[in-house]
Amino acid sequence: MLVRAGFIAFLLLWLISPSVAAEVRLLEGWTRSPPPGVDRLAIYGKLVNDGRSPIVLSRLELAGAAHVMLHETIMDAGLMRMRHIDQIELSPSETVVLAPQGLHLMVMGLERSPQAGETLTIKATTQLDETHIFSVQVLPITALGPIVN
Ligand SMILES: [Cu+2]
Repeated sequence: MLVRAGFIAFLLLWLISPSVAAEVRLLEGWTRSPPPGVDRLAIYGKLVNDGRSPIVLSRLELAGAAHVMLHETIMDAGLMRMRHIDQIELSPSETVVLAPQGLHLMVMGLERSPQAGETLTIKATTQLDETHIFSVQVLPITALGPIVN
C-alpha cells in the first residue's frame, strides 16, 4: 500500500514537472562466462541514477534468457544464499554497487552460454515505462572484476 501511494505521488510530481528526466545507467557492467551446463549468470557493476527523480526499475530483460532479477547475497546459518529482491529503487544521484557476494542482477534460463568477449544488452524498464539499455561485458570465468578502460 505504501508503495502504491508513493507511486501515485510520484506520478503526480511527474505530471506537473514534465521536464524532469529520469536517467538510470549501469556503469562498468560485467559478468563471467558461465561454466558448461550452467544456464545462469550474475551481473555486476554500478547502477546510477543520473536524473533528478527517483527511479524504480520494474522490469529487466535479456533476449535469450527466461528471467533477469535482482538478488542479494546473505549469510544464513553459515551458508551463502541468494535472495530475490522485488524492486530496485534509486534516489536521485544514488549509486548502488553490484558486486560478487553482494547485490547482483541474476540472469536465469539462458538458451546458450555467453562467451568471454561478448557484450550482453539488458533492457531495463522503469515505473514510468521508460527503457534504458545496460551493456555488460562477458569476461572469462576467472575474472575478478571489470575491465576499465
Ligand atoms: Cu543470484
